Amino acid sequence: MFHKILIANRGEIALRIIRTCKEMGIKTVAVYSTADSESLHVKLADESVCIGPAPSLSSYLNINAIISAAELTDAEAIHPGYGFLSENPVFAEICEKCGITFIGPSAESMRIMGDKISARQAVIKVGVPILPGTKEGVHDVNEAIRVAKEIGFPVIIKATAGGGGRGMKIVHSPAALPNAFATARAEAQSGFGNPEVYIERYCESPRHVEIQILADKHGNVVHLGERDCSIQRRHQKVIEEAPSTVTTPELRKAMGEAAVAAAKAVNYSSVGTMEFLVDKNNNFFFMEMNTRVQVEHPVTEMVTGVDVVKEQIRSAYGLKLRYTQDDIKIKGHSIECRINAEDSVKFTPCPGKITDHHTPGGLGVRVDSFVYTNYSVLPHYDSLIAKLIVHADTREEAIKRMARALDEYIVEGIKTTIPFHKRIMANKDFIEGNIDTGFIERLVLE
Ligand code: MV4
Repeated sequence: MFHKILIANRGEIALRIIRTCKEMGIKTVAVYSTADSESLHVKLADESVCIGPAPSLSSYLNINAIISAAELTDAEAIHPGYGFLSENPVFAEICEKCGITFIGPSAESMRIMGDKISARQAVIKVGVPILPGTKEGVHDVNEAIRVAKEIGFPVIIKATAGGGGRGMKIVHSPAALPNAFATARAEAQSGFGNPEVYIERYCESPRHVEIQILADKHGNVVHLGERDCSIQRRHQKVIEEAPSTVTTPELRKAMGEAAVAAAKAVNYSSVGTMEFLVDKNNNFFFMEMNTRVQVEHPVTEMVTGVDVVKEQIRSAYGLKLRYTQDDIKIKGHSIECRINAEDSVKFTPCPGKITDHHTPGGLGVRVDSFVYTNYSVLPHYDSLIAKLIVHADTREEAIKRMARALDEYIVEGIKTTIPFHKRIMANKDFIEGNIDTGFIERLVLE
């Protein structure tokens, strides 16, 4: 196994990775910006290296500084976490050229899945269902109108280089197309450096259901069931759970098999997630693949007992998967609430000093965080300060456990989204499992 891993990230995910490394007997190197010198990931790692000033471009996205830190400390591998450099194929290539293992998929798999058109083309070949849409980029407005009429309105315009919902345009009529098409291309250019867009049928009020997969470098792939991430606000997930209230064992098997086939289609190794939309009739459609460990991976760990980060490190080292599909059993129900340093009504960031802090505990409660009393939440980075995760035998009990844990949680000095989560746990539609991607918008309007 690796002797030493450098973690090219910060915050709760850096701690999450350090914890698994410790359990595996692997030494850890933290990297940090000057603003993060008091951060827990720096204190908990065996070694640490300052890689630059606070702005991410100068530190957590600074490839030269990170590679130098790995060379200086003799780290054999780099774990990128999520965000920052985690889905950057150029970074993966540079690591490999320097003789450092990138803990993630190959640059090639990342490139195919990073381009939404090539991802669609790759998965269609192996029979994975997708929404009707264009097989190539759409380059002029007349072509856009022609294909949209063929697909049928409403349609959605998406950036080929996009993802995560940014820069999408929903179009209800041919008259609205020219404007939406031009705006989508301009936004794709400014947001992703590539103006190319494609067009798909728009699916109304879907569920966002994703399948976690594990893949080794020997062609073996298993899935760990689904997560329902329908509770989102402006494409930021707020609450995730496993299993989904819409999945039957049959649907899970079909989606799981589709996810495994899609992974095999791009020779995928490492952990990853296939994102699907599920419509009102329980039809599912592949949307995109996330080629990294995700924020919400703990709910899958809670219901399967599999340490996703441990399997990711083992896979990167070249070990064979130690699970077959039959070994994977879904037990009970898990919910995660993302606790952000934000105003819980306006959702504006709220950095500042935490003057008092107490985390909940007890049976079936997990807190993945990095903050403590007197820690100052920084304005330079995203506002996630903690993930509160519960596990229980049933969904009903998991909701009650989450409500109880939220009541115990004390964060003084800054505003957080804890009050918003308390509202959701008491919401009738949430309790009954009547959720889709429009849930929060309806709740905020109430
Ligand atoms: C869609 C869709 C409906 N129809 N595609 C958002 C995240 C990205 N991975 C894909 N997303 C969507 N793609 C088709 N063809 C709905 C979403 C979607 C969404 C759209 C508008 C507002 C909120 C949303 C939340 C989740 C998913």
